Amino acid sequence: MITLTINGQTVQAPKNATILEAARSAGIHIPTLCYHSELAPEGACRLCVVEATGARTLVASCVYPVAEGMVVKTNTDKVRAARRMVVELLLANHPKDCLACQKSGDCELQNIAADLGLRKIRFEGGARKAHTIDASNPCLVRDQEKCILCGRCIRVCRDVQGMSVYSFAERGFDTIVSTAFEQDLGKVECSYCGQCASVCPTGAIVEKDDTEKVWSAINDPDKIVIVQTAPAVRVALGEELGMEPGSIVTGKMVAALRNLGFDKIFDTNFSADLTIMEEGHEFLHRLTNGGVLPMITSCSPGWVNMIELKYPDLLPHLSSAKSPQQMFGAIAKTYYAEKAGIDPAKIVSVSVMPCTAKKAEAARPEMNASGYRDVDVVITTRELGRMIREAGLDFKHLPEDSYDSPLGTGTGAAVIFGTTGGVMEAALRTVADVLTGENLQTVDYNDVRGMEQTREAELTIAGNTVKIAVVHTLASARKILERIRAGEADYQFIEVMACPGGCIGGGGQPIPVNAEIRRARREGLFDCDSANELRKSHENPEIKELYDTWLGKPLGEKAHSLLHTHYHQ
Ligand code: HC1
Repeated sequence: MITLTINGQTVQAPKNATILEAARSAGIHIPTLCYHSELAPEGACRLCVVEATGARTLVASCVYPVAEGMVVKTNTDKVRAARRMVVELLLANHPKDCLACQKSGDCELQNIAADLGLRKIRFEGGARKAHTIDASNPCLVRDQEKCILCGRCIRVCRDVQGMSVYSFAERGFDTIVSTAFEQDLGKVECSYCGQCASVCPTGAIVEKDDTEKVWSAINDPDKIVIVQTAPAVRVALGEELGMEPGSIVTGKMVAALRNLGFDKIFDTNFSADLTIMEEGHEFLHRLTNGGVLPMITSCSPGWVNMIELKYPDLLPHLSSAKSPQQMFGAIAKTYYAEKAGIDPAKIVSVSVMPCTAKKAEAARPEMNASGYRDVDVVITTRELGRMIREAGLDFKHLPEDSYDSPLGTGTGAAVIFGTTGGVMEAALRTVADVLTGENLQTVDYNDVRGMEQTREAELTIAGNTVKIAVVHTLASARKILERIRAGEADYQFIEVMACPGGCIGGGGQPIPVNAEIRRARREGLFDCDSANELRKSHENPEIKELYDTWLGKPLGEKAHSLLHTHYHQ
């Protein structure tokens, strides 16, 4: 360990730590913009400069290493002046529409300007960069005038997601974050995962806001507006509304949705159980009939987009099962409409998702198995938070409410879909019972739990050895796909989720997100699982009734036409 002094305080830090890491570990705050705890530091914005012995000038603390006996000062006049200069220069070239900006309240630049007490921008009136807003992407909107060139979007897209949609282009004052050939974001090979929006410190990249569509459906007396809520929303929505990360707010969320005016409130967990029935049986069918293996899960739309774009030759490995969001939509406008005696043409099916890519998934032309758009509008956790705030609901004090039936019951297996490994674990719980013909006591598959980006295990189920892998982030997914292509991956079943940690870290989840916040959300989901009396998808009584009374058997004709899909080459 290294011993140094920061602002007169003795601090110990590992040998290769940066000054910023040492300061943060000691509770000393240094403001940052380009720095992000989960991305490689770049030292680009210079906001984190400090004075350090041994350095001739101010140094960027996010990249400058600690040294034995170093004396660091983070708030001298020189440091404060430099920091203010950085922010004033950024603001001089930044739109001043903060009051109307989608990111208002969550904008790191706005917060830093407030923290520094900036009251005047000395360089106002100089040259400004002019760009048009790019709304061509189905899930994301870019406003380059709000870009502060921190490069976080470049790093997350390249290093975490392996997609490299963005890079710096031009020079000096003309520098921009650009896509290939400066094309619109709707024209490039984007997975729509939204991780760029999640790390963007300003309003330069935000999710496409669809809340007005929801309000107008709710206020249309001719429409019946139903809503489904994804597994990972219930452990993150609270953060949007002032609660601790990982708070389980299922009941309050249902109460809020009812208060907003939705006619029926259902749970995507119901259709996650349905997905397990279909996907689990598809896996067993492939395993016993010489089908294409490894079979890979297909519920994460950012992942599906990526494999379609970059590895179309491997599409036969994808399960044909639709995602729970889309299964829900197809069942809602057929089975539910019939059961409730509602004209499906009057139903507006809304989903609340932690994911920006779900917007594009719902808009796929083939997602109309019900004869209508299966899902009409998708909003993210952040958008629902905005609707609740706009409606003035006192979220923390709302009494708990319950989902409606018959699409409102989900098992513990379904709720863990929201975290990496959860879909695999849920599938194993059902596959093991089907293979053995028993009601096995083994429910927790600890081998597939964890946060490593690629995990693998060999499991013995009913005398069969099944080799599985669990992968999250698209960069890690690409590595395993390369191994499959090279014939070096002898797995039978792989789960892939596009976002870090799975849907708990989805691109539409509350900001900020980091490893600690994801851990809290994940624990919330496992708490939901263990508190549920029903832990296995095939035990869901609403699912049993659906098959018994209407759908027939898993992979049957009706199930196939409503619940399975195909992919785009
Ligand atoms: Fe997900 Fe899924 S788990 S993809 O992460 O399979 O978005 O939460 O809703 O559809 O159930 C997201 C979450 C979600 C689907 C389910």
